[in-house]
Amino acid sequence: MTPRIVLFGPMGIGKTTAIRSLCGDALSSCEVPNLAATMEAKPTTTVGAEFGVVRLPSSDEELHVYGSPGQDRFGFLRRWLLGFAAGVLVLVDVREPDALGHAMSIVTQAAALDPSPAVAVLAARAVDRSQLEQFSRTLAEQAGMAVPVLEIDVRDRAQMLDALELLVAVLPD
Ligand SMILES: Nc1nc2c(ncn2[C@@H]2O[C@H](COP(=O)(O)OP(=O)(O)O)[C@@H](O)[C@H]2O)c(=O)[nH]1
Ligand SMILES: [Mg+2]
Repeated sequence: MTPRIVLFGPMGIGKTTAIRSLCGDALSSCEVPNLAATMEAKPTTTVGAEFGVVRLPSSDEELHVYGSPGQDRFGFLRRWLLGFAAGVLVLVDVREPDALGHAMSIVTQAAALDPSPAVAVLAARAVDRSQLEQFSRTLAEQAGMAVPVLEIDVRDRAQMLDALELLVAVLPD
């Protein structure tokens, strides 16, 4: 079966952008006008799950990539997506105080599943090295296991492909 990779993260972090970087226009999008635009300065937001197909250049392996909706009321959809994920990318802005909470929430839910999907965290906004290292350390301590944290620009296709390659390398059998 084609491995399914699911992107999580708060609204506006760049999940849709990441899938667009990977899949271009070959993406089933669920963008609608953002009615919470006063809270989050974004003209559109995602309802439902986005989906795209990616072929990894190194191995020619095909992946199915899903973007989860970030809004609170879509918790049921996020749990469903997590339930069938082989691998998970959690996008966070490490400078935000709730970044650790976001990452830990997904790491904990993933660890409770059998088999557990592989999880990597993407630091999706520029952050200084010491803050990134501090974040990685605290995450590993709280999770009780090593969780890869990569700083990448999700707008850059090559960087997104690198992140997927890393994740695929640690997928459960
Ligand atoms: N300044 C800045 N903007 C970014 C960066 N990465 C993504 N973005 C922008 O942040 C927005 C993210 O929106 P979107 O992908 O719809 O977020 P989603 O709600 O997670 O799907 C887009 O306008 C991106 O161009 C970054 O590293 N720096
Ligand atoms: Mg989106």
